[in-house]
Amino acid sequence: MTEDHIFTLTRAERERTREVAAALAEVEPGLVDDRAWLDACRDMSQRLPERLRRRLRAFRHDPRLDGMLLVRNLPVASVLPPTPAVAGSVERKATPAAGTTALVSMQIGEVIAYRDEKSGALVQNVVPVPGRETQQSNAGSVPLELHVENAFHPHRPDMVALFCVRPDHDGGAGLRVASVRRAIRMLPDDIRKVLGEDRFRTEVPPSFGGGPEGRAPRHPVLSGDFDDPDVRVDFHATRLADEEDEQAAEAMTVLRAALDTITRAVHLLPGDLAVVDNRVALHGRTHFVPRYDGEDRWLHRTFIHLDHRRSRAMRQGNGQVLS
Ligand SMILES: O=C(O)CCC(=O)C(=O)O
Ligand SMILES: [Fe+2]
Repeated sequence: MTEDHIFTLTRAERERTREVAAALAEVEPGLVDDRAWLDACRDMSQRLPERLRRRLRAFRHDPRLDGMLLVRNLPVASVLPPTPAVAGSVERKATPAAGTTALVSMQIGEVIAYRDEKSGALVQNVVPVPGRETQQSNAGSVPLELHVENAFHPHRPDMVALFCVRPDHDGGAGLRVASVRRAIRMLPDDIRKVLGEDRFRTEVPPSFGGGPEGRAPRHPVLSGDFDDPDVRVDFHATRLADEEDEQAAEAMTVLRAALDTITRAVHLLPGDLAVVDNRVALHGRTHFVPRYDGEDRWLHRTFIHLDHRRSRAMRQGNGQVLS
């Protein structure tokens, strides 16, 4: 596979970004979820290196075949606090790393969060949590199934950004990314047709008020253009709307097999920020072994909407948080 999903900052560009992030870290009140700080972040994102801004703009227009952009060589601090190891960990403080994540995200669109997830914080921590190893969530360390982020949600993120602050110990953790743009070529027309019908449901997690199984609305897995569709599926949470629907079951199996053959695993290094287009690509994670010694894998995550107005009815006071 080609490497045209990778964009590497030069040393000068990295230092420029470090300056912008440092200036943003000084903005009062130094809290990510504060409106004045976010206004400054949106504004200061215009000071990111021009070549990076151009690449982000191009990615927003067309996420290419991979549906992912991997920005490398962003600035990271030489000294870091221990990796948090608690469930629901978020980054409220406007550290340079949180700022860098928010700056890049705000240059793409609007950073958003959900009141019912990670307490509505805009920059969240993706860290392994003791006792949650086998959970299908970002706190786990068993393989995390390929998924569209918040596939159940009518206003799921358009993009997901993951910034690596600290890698895992053994270099085994891989962010898995699979684009439907690559997989579609392997799907026969009759399979695509079934995937394009309302024959699926995605469970709503209890934190979002999910009711008894089967109540979630029916939806298609593929929608839009027949040859370049959007995808909506979570291989852990999406079920057949009708359990007996053998054609739909077969279509899911074929889709999954196709995605498996084109999935990339990216081992994120400190200073790497992956932007996944959540409309055309799924993501997941390979298995890794946490040690809970303060040095575990640590990512900052943001969700991005490209059309903020569309979710206005769910955002109190025209803020960033959907409820
Ligand atoms: O840990 C990862 O690399 C990805 C986890 C994930 O799916 C997420 O945080 O949304
Ligand atoms: Fe995810």
